[in-house]
Amino acid sequence: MATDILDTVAVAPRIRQTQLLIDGEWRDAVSGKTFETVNPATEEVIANVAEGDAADIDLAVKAARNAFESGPWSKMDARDRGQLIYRLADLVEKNIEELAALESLDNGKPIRDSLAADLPLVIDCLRYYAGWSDKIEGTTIPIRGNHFCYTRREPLGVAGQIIPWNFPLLMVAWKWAPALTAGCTIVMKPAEQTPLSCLRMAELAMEAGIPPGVINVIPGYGPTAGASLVKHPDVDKIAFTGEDATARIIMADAAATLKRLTFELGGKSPNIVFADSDLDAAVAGAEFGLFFNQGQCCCAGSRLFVEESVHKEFVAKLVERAASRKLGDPLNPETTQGPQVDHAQMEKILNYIQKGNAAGAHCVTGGTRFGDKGYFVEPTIFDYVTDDMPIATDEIFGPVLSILPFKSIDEVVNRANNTHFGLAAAIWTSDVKKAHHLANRIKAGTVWVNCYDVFDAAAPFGGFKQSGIGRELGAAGLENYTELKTVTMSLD
Ligand code: TXE
Repeated sequence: MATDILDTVAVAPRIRQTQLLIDGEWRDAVSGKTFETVNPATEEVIANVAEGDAADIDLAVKAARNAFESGPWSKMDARDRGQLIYRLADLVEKNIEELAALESLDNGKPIRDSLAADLPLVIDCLRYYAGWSDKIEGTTIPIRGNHFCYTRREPLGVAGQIIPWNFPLLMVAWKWAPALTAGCTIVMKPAEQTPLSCLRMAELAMEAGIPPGVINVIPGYGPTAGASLVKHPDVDKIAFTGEDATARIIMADAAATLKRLTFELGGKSPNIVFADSDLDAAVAGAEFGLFFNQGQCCCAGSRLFVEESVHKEFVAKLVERAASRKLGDPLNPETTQGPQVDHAQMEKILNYIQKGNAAGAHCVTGGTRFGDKGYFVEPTIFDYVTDDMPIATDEIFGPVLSILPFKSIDEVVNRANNTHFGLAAAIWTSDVKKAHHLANRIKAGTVWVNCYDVFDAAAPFGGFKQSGIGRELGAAGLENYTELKTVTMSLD
């Protein structure tokens, strides 16, 4: 499927939807305002999209509340709810080429990645959770006395969902699928940089038969639409993926209504290569772990620890691979690296490259903007980075890799853990004991051994420390959308 299209697609898709979705209807914003969404490869405007703010959020929350309390969603048999989610997955699959092209157009990611990674993961996530819908069970509990005690897992209510731009459609799937399965209704605010694929997916959700008001989509900006959603008294929960600084604002804004919060935030993930690893596999894993998606991954392996005895050989191989990446039009199937999502992100990255140079790290490849049109940054590698340099401590969120040589296991564990982040880590070694030893000691929500970025809808994902609160995916991801109720009945 994915390879067929790689030979043919290079055509920008038609933009079908640019309005807000509230209660099953497509509408302009109450204010009548719109904002531009831009093609990051050409810097040209793709479309003007309705810009929601507090008034639209209020209408959307009312629709979601109504659909939750009295609409068919809450009364539907769980298995029937699951069928509608399966139907949405089928429609996404049917429209995979259009959705992948839309994603590449609005975000800048290479079409080969949208087709081979983003879209298949979206479909898988929907199907995985659809299968859960009639399996959300409680327990019976043997308490003292002549009582019958049991628990029910009930849907939490109206979920506010705020997502970023790095995996626009995949973030929709990670947020919608468990919420719908649990029986919640949704108000989603997609990122202002990438609203288009979410709106198209919402159209498909209507086509699948998901009732009006169950999914509402309000594109707009963070401090207006996003903050209104967080502060709204009739929203039960906020699920957010984005920057840790934004999560702090959301936490403060949510305090007045004590909303449930789940956060999936940033990282500075250590990727640790031992001399006893399959070096070529580790080189490929280091390249993929950082440069995939233009480095715009929360779990990017941006601190590459390499054991000193293989350091020189490793760096030479890695530089060769990085330098051979093909930058260009994301809709060209040959392209392996697209532009950064917007001008601000490109500037942020170039600024960090300057900081790396100023701090005395060795830039061994890249280091500049690529071309003068579009937000492209060359794949960049700094060697001999030390732990205190800004390029080793801060999330850059771009194609900039820091290499840090190390000598011993204890040393590398301590240095890997010396960060306020804790999202992911990887270990490359052929020694199983060493792998388990490190997997236990590294403080991160996900540890990959001899692989990187292996995602599955069934495997929980989320952060230790300031990389997040709660987990997405798997059974753990469902719990975020339920309340646990205990019922105790006297049998006397
Ligand atoms: O993130 P924001 P930005 C990191 C990455 C990147 C940096 C900035 O380091 O360089 O964050 O990116 C909405 N109330 N990540 O500015 O602002 C916003 O509209 C409610 C890591 O894009 O966190 C968007 O929908 N919502 C990350 C969403 O939050 C608000 C992915 C994310 O935007 C809001 C993206 C507010 N006050 C960036 N302010 C990851 N973990 O994968 C903004 N938003």
